Amino acid sequence: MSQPTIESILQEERLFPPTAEFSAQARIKSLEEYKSLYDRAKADPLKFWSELAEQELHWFQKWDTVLDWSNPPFAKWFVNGKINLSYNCLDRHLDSDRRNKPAIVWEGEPGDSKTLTYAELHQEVCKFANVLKSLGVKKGDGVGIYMPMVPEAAIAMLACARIGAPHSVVFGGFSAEALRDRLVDAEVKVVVTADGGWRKDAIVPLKPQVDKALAEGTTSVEKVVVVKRTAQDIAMSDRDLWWHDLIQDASADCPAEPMDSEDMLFILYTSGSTGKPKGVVHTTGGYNLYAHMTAQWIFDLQENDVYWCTADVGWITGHSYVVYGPLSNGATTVMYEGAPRASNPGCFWDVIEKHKVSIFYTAPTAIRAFIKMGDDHPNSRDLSSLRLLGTVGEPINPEAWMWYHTIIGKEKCPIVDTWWQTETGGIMITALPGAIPTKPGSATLPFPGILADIVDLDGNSAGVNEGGYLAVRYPWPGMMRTVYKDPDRFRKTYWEHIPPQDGQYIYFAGDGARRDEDGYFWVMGRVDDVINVAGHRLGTMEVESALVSHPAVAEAAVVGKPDEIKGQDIVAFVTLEGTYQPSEDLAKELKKHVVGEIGAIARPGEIRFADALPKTRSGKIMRRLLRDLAAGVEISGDTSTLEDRSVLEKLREGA
Ligand code: 6R9
Repeated sequence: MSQPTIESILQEERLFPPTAEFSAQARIKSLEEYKSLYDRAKADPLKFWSELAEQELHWFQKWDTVLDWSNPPFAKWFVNGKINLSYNCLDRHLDSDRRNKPAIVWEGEPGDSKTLTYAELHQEVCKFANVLKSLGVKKGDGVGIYMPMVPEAAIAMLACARIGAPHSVVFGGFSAEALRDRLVDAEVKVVVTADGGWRKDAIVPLKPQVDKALAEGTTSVEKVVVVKRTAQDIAMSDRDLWWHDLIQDASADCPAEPMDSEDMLFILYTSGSTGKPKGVVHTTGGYNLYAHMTAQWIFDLQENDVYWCTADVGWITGHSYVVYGPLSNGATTVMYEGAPRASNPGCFWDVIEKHKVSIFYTAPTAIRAFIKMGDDHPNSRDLSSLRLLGTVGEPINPEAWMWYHTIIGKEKCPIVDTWWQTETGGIMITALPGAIPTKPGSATLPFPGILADIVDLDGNSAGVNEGGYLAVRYPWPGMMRTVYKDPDRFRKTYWEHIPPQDGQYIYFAGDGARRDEDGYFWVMGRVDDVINVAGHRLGTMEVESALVSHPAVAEAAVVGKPDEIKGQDIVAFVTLEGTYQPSEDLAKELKKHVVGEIGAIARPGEIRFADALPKTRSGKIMRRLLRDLAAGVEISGDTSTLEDRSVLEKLREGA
């Protein structure tokens, strides 16, 4: 390879095949079956996707071309097909027993709960779709959704999809300023919000933030619809309308609008380390198929499953795997308003016990938070309904994986570690749980139809265990179509880091990774998280995993700091398990531990103890802020996605 590669140092040899019972009942039952699917898809991707689109989804009108890739990197899938995502999620389930099956099972943080059957959800969605129409929302008009995790969030999304109004969901934890930027960029006509939501035992005000966002300057927003959730006092102006008033007189008759496959379904903003957030655009037909198939095969959805993905609808995971993927498959999807919190350290396990959750999908950050709270909480709940576990969002440290496997999965549930991005629309690299043996910390193999690879910046494939850039060599139906109003940025960010050769475009994901001798992918984190110590390019994730494997360490984040001799030196920010106290001795011991686990090259120059690490609101550690802290420079770049500002202040004081 012509560029320096990323060196991989994590040694993980354990292999966990699915149990025979699991495989026997699974949709995809063996490694052979996966391989034959994969090979079939690779040999003729268009045939593979079009057969599935025909079998699995309802179309008002069939497409005439499966993929138009004549103007790369701008893809069109199922050209001239007519489809409606809300129809596929609702109407088509109403003629069978699914009519009375729970579609959404919702748990509020204070302990209230509610179930909506498919028939009920259909009715609510139709009513709200008519409400939107009555407010002047037409096909193509943008709708902003700024909500807590309540059923109305999903209802609003599905109502938008029903009438062809692209939604732009903004996570309820974002500030007024971040909200305003997104509403303005997406040219939103109506905002759907709530008075507030419950998070960590307190009310998070939402409507007041909308007011703030709309106070300065003009926007395209004409009306704000408000769900009453927390019932605190809020100001209502002429612009503002209560959801419950509007819904009262709304008709429940609202046929789904036949949408073009390539009509915009939603915009979802994602921020990088530089520049303003990118409006990632997804369209209707391809996204529907991709969310549907990945949810079905990866979560092995069966008629009686109770499926729970803990993500907020403000993230792509909430779009594809709380709402659209499971509902398109006619599954029961659990929505939970609460977050892991010290005041209720058993909250997730209570939800699993109460609703007999069989499939559970969460993030490494949540797993690590629960590890810190102790095993007694999960151990004192009945988790026997679980049959499958999943993780997403970050590389999972083998230590956390083993805890998830033993304490939550009782050593019988497969774990699907799912690698993907807002941009990819759905899961790209993952185990299929009945078929692919897992290794702690590896996302394993690509989904059928996904030509994932590890490459250098010339697009050459890396060798076995050689580090490089995670890339995809062929379009897939769920891929983003563009950056909203900025096609150049789309091209530059994702398709030109690796210059196209002979018209071959390669998708650049921005993650570092390697592939082992079994072809398993090991994602090492974002490329800009890479550290270069004395000419060795190290992924932060592996050093962090070594630290987390020490009993004293709860979480670790590792960054590089400029060093005259080595180029960069490793600084590790560490939070400790309950009973441990920071000390010089412990710092020494941890350094020694890393050397023992990985080797002298990875020895941290500095260990900094912290109460908490700075994270995005979706739970990813923001290493670039730590990098500035470690280097002793002013923090630069966008901090709007930071979950808790005080964490940063504390780290600064401690420095
Ligand atoms: C779905 C989601 C995307 C970035 C991605 C990568 C990291 C996600 C991962 C993972 C290792 C996994 N990531 N899943 N890294 N293993 N299983 O998280 O989307 O918010 O857009 O983030 O998250 O770095 O590039 P998004």
